[in-house]
Amino acid sequence: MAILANIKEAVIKGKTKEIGALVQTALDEGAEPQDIINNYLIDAMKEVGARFEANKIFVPEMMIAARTMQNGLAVIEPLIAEEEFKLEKLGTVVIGSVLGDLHDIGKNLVVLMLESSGFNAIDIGVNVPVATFVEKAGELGADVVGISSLLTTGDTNMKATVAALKNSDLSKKAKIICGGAAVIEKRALDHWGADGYAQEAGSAVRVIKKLLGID
Ligand code: B1M
Repeated sequence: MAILANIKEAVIKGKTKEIGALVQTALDEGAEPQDIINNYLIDAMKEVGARFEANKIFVPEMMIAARTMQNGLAVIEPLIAEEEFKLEKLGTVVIGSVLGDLHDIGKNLVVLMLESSGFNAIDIGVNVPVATFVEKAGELGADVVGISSLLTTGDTNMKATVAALKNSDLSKKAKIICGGAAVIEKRALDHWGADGYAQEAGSAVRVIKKLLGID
């Protein structure tokens, strides 16, 4: 389907206004929502990352590409959310990006994947202070707390957040999962004491189910 390649290109080029119509046309032509997300929107951001690393584009272009991807996702989200109604809630996952980290595209995808898999996923935003993780997780009755990190400089705050959650009353109930491109599994599990680690959105759902003893 030619339109799918146009979707990828539109994200890379930062066509914030055109992306919605392109995604809608692809859906109208029968494209699968998950296929658009996994193989075109995410793929486009990988390309954007590669161009950024190669100094071919800079922060402003990267931000516009990110906004374009979000606009594309916004068209798909209601469709996935509809599916949610057919599923029994499997548990409450409270998730945010660690203190100092403003990246949210990956976290939003994890939320989307969790919601579409039947979880009550509550997004508490980006740059979330350690105390807010503890407060919100308690207030919202979290079964699982998810902490996302895209910056290696976020390690200290990841460690502090896991420690604060472990030292709170929540530790009796809530499991902690760390994830995101900057997180190293061994560090998360062995050094910080998280209960789970996931590298990407798909495995986040699988790991959370395992933590909660759901098949
Ligand atoms: Co920034 N950035 N960025 N950035 N950015 C990265 C992450 C970077 C790798 C680019 C690079 O240098 N190659 C680099 C980090 C290097 C490092 O620490 N190792 C970087 C940097 C340095 C920065 C700034 C410091 C740049 C600057 O200002 N000089 C700055 C920091 C701002 C801050 O957070 N305080 C910055 C800013 C930005 C923008 C604002 C411009 C924008 C973010 C917009 C937004 O999120 N709303 C941005 C972007 C877009 C990127 C790249 C290009 C793309 C990230 C992305 O959205 N990927 C990224 C380079 C790259 O990834 N190649 C880069 C697509 C997304 C679907 O993937 O986020 O990895 P990802 O999410 C995956 C998994 O990680 C996982 O699931 C998702 C889907 O599979 N996952 C979880 C995520 N959270 C999870 C939680 C889980 C489980 C899995 O459980 C709880």
